[in-house]
Amino acid sequence: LFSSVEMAPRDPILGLNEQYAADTNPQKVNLGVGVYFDDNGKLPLLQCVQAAEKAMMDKPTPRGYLPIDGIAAYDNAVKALVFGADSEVVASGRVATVQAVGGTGGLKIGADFLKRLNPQAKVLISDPSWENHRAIFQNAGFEVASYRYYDAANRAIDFDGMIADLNAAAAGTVVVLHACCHNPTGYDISAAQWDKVIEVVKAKNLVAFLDMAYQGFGHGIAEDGAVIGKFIAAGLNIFVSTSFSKSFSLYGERVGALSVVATDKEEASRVLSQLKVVIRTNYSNPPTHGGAVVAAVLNNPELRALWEKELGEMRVRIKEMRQKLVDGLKAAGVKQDMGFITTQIGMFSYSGLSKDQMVRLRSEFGVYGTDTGRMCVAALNSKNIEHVCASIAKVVA
Ligand code: PLP
Ligand code: TYF
Repeated sequence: LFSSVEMAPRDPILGLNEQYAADTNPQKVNLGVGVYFDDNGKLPLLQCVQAAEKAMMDKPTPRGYLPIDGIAAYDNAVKALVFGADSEVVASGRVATVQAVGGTGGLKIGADFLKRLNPQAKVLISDPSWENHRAIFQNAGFEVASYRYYDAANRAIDFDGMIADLNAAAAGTVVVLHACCHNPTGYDISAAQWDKVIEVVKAKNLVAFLDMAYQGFGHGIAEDGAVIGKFIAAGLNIFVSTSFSKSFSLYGERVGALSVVATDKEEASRVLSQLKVVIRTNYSNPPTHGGAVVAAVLNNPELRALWEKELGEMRVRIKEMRQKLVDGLKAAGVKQDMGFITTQIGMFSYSGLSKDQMVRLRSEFGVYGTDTGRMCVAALNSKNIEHVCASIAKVVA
């Protein structure tokens, strides 16, 4: 039965984790996968999560099946977070939100629904993008191409190229956009540039699919979420996937969501019914724990304030590490100006290092980033930064 099964390529990012785990270098540093670690190099378990879990333990509940679209209090909390507590779209009932198995699950539900809705559509992702964007939409049956985004020569965004590519797309094309903290480059477009993107999406009848995997890691929860409001103000029907993996440090609980903004309440209820078909035929209904924790935090003013404080601390620490990286590289003798690292935002830095240099970083110094030169600055800390700076200085010399 399986004699003709070919070996599938491993995920380039998750594969690095295995290589890192097997490395015996005592100074090894994992800047590969996008995970936030605290200054002690530990994966945080947020206080707000612990408090919510303690309350749940004190009053244990049985674990029946959840509704297909998940915990209602969770879906409502996601709506308030993504669109604003007083937003017209939520109040009028024209948003369909479903709990999803991580942000990945949100993307997958959206992709499957879009394929049923418009099987001929093409999908555009940024060049470069999170590799799973391509894989998810291809596996849903779409042809996936890319729009220009990163300008390596100038260490900037090729915004003219991006707009030209969106302008050239056929009506109905699904455009996957990183709502904030672009993965992998760390370069976000400005508010004014978002306005231009929205203008083209509207004029060309494109379908915007906003991937919000890092809300709160850029400039703040509301600041990072503002882009969603711009699409709403333009009167567009949009898709938004949400991930709490990073913002709640709940990676393994797989907590996410998909929200679809319809034209009115009646349309939203038909959309919701179709999202439920997709979910039912994939995994029936979502798991309970992660969604219950996030709902408990978001719906309790005290815990919510604690979450915002803890998320703010993660955001600030990453920014400090960016500055320490720039300073440390200079002190280690790197001649070129690395100041661009502090203009990048979110968990990643596209370092501009070549594949050969990234391979040397790994094999000679135990410093793991992706072959594309991406480094997770959220994994730097006061103990490993010196080694990272010294190692980079040696490979760029
Ligand atoms: N989208 C982007 C851009 C990501 O970087 C990630 C990272 O994990 C995801 C989606 C998926 O998030 P999750 O782990 O919640 O599935
Ligand atoms: O880009 C990253 O590192 C994160 C984590 O298949 C990740 O988004 C990477 C690969 C993958 C799933 C999650």
